[in-house]
Amino acid sequence: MKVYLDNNATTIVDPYVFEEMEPFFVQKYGNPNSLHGFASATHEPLKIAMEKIYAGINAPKEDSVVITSCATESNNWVLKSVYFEYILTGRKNHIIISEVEHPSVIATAKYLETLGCKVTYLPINHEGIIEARTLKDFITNKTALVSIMWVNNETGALFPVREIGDICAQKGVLFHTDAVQAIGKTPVDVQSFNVDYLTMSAHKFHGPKGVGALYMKKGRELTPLMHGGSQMGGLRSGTLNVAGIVGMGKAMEQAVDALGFEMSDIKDLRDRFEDELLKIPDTFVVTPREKRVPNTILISFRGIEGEAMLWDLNRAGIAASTGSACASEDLQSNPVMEAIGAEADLAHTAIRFSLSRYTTKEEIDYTILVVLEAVKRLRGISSSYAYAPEGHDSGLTKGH
Ligand code: C6P
Repeated sequence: MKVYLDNNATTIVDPYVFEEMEPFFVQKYGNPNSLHGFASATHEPLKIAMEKIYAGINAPKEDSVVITSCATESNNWVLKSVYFEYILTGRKNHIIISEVEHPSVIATAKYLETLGCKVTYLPINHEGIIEARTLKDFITNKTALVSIMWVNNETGALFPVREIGDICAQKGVLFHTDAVQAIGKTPVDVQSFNVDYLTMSAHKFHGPKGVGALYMKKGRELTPLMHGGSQMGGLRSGTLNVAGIVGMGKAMEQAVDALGFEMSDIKDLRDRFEDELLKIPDTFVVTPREKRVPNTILISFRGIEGEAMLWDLNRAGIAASTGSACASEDLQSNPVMEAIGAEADLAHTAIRFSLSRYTTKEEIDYTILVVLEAVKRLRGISSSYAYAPEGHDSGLTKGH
């Protein structure tokens, strides 16, 4: 059996999404900016797709949703343009992010530090969550931007974006949220909270890879990162990825339709899976379930290196991860585990299982059996587990 439980890394393209994209490769392949029928054949589908993306996050018409190539581009755009507009000009000198943002935010912030920008890395608490009240202490009159993700990609933890948005609005600071892991897993409505910029990526909600978006509130339009032609109102130049945009629109529509199912049925499946995993002695989960999106589990099996567990799972046809796919080759311990101050031997044992609306009960039953076997085998040969102190308290949510 093949089981895909790495949906926070990427998702299968929904067959209806694929079907809608297909004509734009070999039939309607015109450049939308050209002046002929091949071009105009793309106009209505593009308009419909953009309407679906706006509707999916409840963005009003006067705000901008600009299509990019991925969330990494959207995140780079916000931080670098804020640097150009506010910091390079000397008006401000400071941005605030969390210490567990995706590398596309952290690496950009670190780069901006080399250019003289001051960066505060907000800590997470023992549950892997940012506490909004801590933000107040760090905002100064030189702070240009707060960039905090809506949902953490490693743990699935929901961050308090409403409170953070309110604090930023009160203090007159721009607020960006990376909502890549939120779309399709929790309601995202840009009109119901204070947000200036919001990042999305289609391949995280059963759309195609290579297409993302950046939402910008009216009046907050950023200077372009990509200069060139007049596409996207001149905000993001480059020939439009027609098939990608059509796919993203359909995927957004499907994600919104399936949200209820995700928040009930997939949550139940995830919870049952987690209950079974936590029956294994010396297993730990960082963030409590009610503070997480419905599809994610980051779990540690004491004494078992994450990579060793992945090896056993992969041999049995199961795809999971030790955390963010971008960092999977460096064999570092999981950054969230490090940030919560987990003991060194636990920090290397984290495994991320991320479900989707395509995950079935049979797949989860099979995975439970494979994990039980893997734990038995790997702990049997683990020197660190043999010497683990009996009943040692890790401070995390614990199995029996
Ligand atoms: N996270 C993961 O395994 P792109 O690939 O640029 O569309 O998405 C980047 C990105 C940005 N923000 C968050 C919160 C993300 O989770 C990701 C992608 C994957 O967790 C791959 S590293």
